[in-house]
Amino acid sequence: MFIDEVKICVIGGRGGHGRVSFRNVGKSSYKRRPEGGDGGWGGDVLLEAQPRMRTFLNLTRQVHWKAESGAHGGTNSKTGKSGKRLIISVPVGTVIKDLQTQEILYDLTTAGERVRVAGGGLGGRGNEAFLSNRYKSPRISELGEKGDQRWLKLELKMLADVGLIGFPNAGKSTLVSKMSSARPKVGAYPFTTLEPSIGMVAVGNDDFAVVDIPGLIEGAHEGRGLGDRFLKHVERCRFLVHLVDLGNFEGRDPLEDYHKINHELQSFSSILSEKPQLLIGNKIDLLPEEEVQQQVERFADNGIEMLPVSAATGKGVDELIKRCAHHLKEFEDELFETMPFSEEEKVYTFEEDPAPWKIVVDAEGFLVEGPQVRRLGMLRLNTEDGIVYLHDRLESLGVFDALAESGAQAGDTIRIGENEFEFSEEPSPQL
Ligand SMILES: Nc1nc2c(ncn2[C@@H]2O[C@H](COP(=O)(O)OP(=O)(O)OP(=O)(O)O)[C@@H](O)[C@H]2O)c(=O)[nH]1
Ligand SMILES: [Mg+2]
Repeated sequence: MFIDEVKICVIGGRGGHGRVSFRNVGKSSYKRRPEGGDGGWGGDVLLEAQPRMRTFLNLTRQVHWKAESGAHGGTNSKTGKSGKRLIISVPVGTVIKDLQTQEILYDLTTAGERVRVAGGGLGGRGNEAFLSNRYKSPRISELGEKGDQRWLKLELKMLADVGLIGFPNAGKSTLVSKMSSARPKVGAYPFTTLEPSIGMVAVGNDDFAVVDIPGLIEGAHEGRGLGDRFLKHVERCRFLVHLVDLGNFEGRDPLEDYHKINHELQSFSSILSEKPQLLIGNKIDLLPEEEVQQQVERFADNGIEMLPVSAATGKGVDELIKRCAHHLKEFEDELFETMPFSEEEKVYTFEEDPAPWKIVVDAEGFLVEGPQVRRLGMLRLNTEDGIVYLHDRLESLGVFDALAESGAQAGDTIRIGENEFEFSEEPSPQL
């Protein structure tokens, strides 16, 4: 089975809660020092591009992927352990989209490249962090923040394994339809195929992708017949199956054709000239056995191995598939050993709103959000101290005034993070 698209939900780990704890100072039990530790951070969720992976099969067994939560803060100023991050392996060539907006968030193109798709929540601060002149024995702490939750659509931009190249009419499309379940258009005339198309070939439990490329012509490397575009495509294949037409009796010579196409590859780029190739002599059903043998020998005399097949009858196609699978394994190991691993961890972040905080009015009431109020959304409101602290902070940021200006009335619901409270119009203390 070939899966080129999958939907997943990624969830960062929740931060650990901050702790409220006190220690007696000296002998007297009147003096107490806050000593509650902070919670640990929640783990992030990352996607990592793995060169050995070809499909999203490993992602189909579950939909929700959640990183570990942070541990709660301890007594004696102990910070909780951070949650482990969750690294999800995906194939190189994975395009990450926002499921709802379909917006492309990131494109994983290099092996080893990682991208953070959901951040873990902040650890809540313990009461030690709130010690100040105003709060000498604070019963104030924060809950761990929830991690980001995000629905993603992953798409595999196919980097085909095997690219089929050759002159127009050599039988590439016919061969693809013999090798795979793909059914590209076949025509008894050149330039039947106008766009590259992909077929998946199943070999036992493995599969590989073969791409049917429109026919190349002389001057392709300079853009003749859109050749440069197609050659760019060929550059991304792991190896090439080169087709020559043995059944062409219109004065064409297969050996010459072979050199001409290779000349185009060489003129285009060193990537292409170094790409491993397997040569196929196609349409052997059109000539007698001895002539096929003669052609094989002629190529062999020039130091070129040629595998005779008939895309039409299927003769030699199984052998071809076997060879492709074998070479891919061989090249894969090589690729894996030599492929430079990206050390750099790229972190995708959504565009941050420049406002330190702002008020959003929605159907449920008033939402206050932004980096400056982020931690207020984590504040535990189960103590008098906590409520006073929240009030002080909102007051000094000017949030109450702004709420009133946005039309908030007494009794309206105000949300900050996971906290909810009612707006009250009691006048703020004036100095
Ligand atoms: N007799 C015979 N005809 C073949 C064989 N393979 C392909 N053909 C015929 O050759 C013609 C061209 O085949 P295509 O598969 O369209 O060739 P192509 O290389 O994809 O051509 P372009 O898309 O134009 O580059 C068609 O008429 C096919 O039926 C074969 O093995 N034997
Ligand atoms: Mg074709």
